[in-house]
Amino acid sequence: MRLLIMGPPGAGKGTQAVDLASSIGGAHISTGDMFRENLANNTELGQLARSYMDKGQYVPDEVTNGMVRDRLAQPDAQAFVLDGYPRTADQVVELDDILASMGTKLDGVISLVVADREELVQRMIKRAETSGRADDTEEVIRHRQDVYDAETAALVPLYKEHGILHEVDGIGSIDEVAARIAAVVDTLRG
Ligand code: B4P
Repeated sequence: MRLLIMGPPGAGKGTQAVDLASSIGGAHISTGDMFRENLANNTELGQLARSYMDKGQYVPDEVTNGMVRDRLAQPDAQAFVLDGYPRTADQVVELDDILASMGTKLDGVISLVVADREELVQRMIKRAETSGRADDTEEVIRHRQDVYDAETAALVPLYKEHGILHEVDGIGSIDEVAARIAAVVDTLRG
């Protein structure tokens, strides 16, 4: 199974994607995690990504697209949950192209819906207490919400047009949200 998990920062993408990937026996591919790993290893890619991430901006498409293309070519990516990608219109086109070149397509897109921006901001402020992430300051968190609204929110309905969008209420405990996602995955399994 090949799935996307989408939603605004703080909706619970990364939180839910880990268990979702193991439930489908696929790879958890998080572009945010990949950038942070490169940062930790002080790679050229990590240095470049840091200058954008620290300000809450998106890393340029050509960098992100190349990284995802390479990752999806790995043998363990036959089944996957993509978390945090695509985030721009260009990334949507690129992902379609990557999957077409592999002779495959997405089975489903899970959109975590949390309409209350303050709920999202408060979740991330709470995470900031322990995350050590430079982009988890209140100012950057609020900017990331603006960037999501401007660049990513409008992409979600595109998947509705393809009939593969599944909206999941992201309000409630982590376990409650996980149970709703599991119910969607059951319907996809048929
Ligand atoms: P990400 O790492 O993807 O950051 P995120 O949006 O904060 O999502 P994350 O998965 O970490 O958080 P979650 O909602 O699960 O990206 C970071 C940066 O990398 C971006 O700003 C950008 O610069 C760059 N980047 C990444 N992908 C890119 C791309 N495709 N193109 C360009 N740039 C890209 O969790 C947040 C918090 O909420 C956690 O503390 C969690 O415990 C809590 N939480 C989750 N579910 C909850 C619930 N139900 N109730 C209460 N709290 C909950």
